Amino acid sequence: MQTATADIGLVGLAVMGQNLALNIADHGYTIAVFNRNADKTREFVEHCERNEPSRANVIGCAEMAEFVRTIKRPRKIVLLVKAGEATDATIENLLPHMEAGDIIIDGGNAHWHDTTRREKRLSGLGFAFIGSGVSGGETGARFGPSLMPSGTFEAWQSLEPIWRDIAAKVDANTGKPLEGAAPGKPVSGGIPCTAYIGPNGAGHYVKMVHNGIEYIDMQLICEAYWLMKNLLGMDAGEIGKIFEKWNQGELSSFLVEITADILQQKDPDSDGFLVDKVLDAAGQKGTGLWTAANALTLGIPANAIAEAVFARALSALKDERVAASSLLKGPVVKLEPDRAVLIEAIRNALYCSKICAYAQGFQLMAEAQLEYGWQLDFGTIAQIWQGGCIIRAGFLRKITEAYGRNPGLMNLMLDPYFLEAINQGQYQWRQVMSLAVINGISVPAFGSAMAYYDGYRSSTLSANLLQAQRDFFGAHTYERTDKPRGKFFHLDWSSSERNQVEV
Ligand code: NBP
Repeated sequence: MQTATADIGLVGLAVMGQNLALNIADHGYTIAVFNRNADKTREFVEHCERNEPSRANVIGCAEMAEFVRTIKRPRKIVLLVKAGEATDATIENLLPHMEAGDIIIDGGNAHWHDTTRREKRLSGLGFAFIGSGVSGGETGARFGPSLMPSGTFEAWQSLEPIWRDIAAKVDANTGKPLEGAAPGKPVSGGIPCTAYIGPNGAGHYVKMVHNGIEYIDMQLICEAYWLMKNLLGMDAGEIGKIFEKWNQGELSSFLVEITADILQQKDPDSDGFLVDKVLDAAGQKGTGLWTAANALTLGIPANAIAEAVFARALSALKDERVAASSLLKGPVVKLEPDRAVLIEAIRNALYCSKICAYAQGFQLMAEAQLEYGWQLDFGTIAQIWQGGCIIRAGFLRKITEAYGRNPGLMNLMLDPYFLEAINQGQYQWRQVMSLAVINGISVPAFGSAMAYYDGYRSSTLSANLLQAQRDFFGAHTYERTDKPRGKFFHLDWSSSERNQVEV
């Protein structure tokens, strides 16, 4: 019989599970691994024996009971299976073999509602449950992801040493990710990109918002590319070089870096650049949609994040767009711009829009913590996104600094650094928007971010008329600007007297 020698166990040996298991093994922990289809476990162990320096730390188990027995108590068992039913099925299969105090850690992309439900059920049975957002794809999982765990604090304390070891690390002085990890040689030192987020589903919630921000970050970059292509007639390689330059400044980020690389990639099949041959119909897996839907539920104007989801949906209507393109007319681009000036204006438009998008993500989390009873530390959240994850960027350090200056910051745009950045960039942002509209170029995320900015900075909006309309047809009442807030009035719109009453 297998004795309990493993420090931790992991179920689910697809891309993420294999890489996270190797990351854990590289940090000197013995890890038991299990997969529903036992062939995958065998193949993974064979791969480790042939290729991996940390092979001695990986124990493959063909049976679930044997797998659980192999792990030291209190057991820590990481799930990296397909989110949804597979996660529930795996938990049910594990439970008969587990003992009180054991901890299940779900690293999949669970909906945070599911995490809250699972945590409640398992804690009622005497087990602990941690939902941990994992960001960074397979490379992150292998060499350092950003990890967003939540559950009981006691369970977190038990997991913390491993999670801090395997997380991405950033330089304490610069906030830049520490690179250079290789199989068997993890980076040492630096600040780990993980921290306790809060109880129940808080970690997966924060991961969800991260993904929503990822959607808008990507969309904004695509729009900047699209403007350079269509307003300036630049080819992909030239635009790639611009992104390379931008990556040296305040836009420095993983997404800008890979964009520069992607745009300069030549087509392996024919002449020209690969990106020009990639079909313009975007897919999505749902976390952006979850973020937008939650923003609608909470009544938070995360319109740019939602716009990024809609932009993918619009792109996916490829056949319809092709048919419409010969019927629905628009202007012909007519421009003789100063190229350098317009490129700089597009950079400013991108930066200002990005600030608005992040402001929306943080505003959403601020509302969520009130609604769901969490206490989120926004400076720390921005810090654990500085390394490992897809939205990692120098910009996030500015957000950590902003919340350091003012933990109760109402909106990121009100922090002096971001306020100044938008003040400086907004004239050019508006010029770019005007050119896009006049020339018929679709830049929905830039426009949506600007609508948010202009709406948020307006002490008065057109909603006075809207409230009157609502009162007219639905007697929904209105407040008056010349009376204290909380006093509601109704006008009898249908009568000839049109009397107003306080209700
Ligand atoms: P997948 O999401 O493709 O899931 C495949 C794994 O789930 C396999 O191990 C499979 O076992 C297992 N599984 C399935 Br499917 N149904 C099962 C069931 N009913 N019972 C037990 N196991 C079941 O793998 P992935 O792309 O590695 O992602 C793993 C998790 O990490 C997902 O939740 C994903 O959303 C999340 N995530 C992924 C990324 C990424 O970049 N891919 C990033 C961050 C988070 P089998 O081999 O027996 O079919």
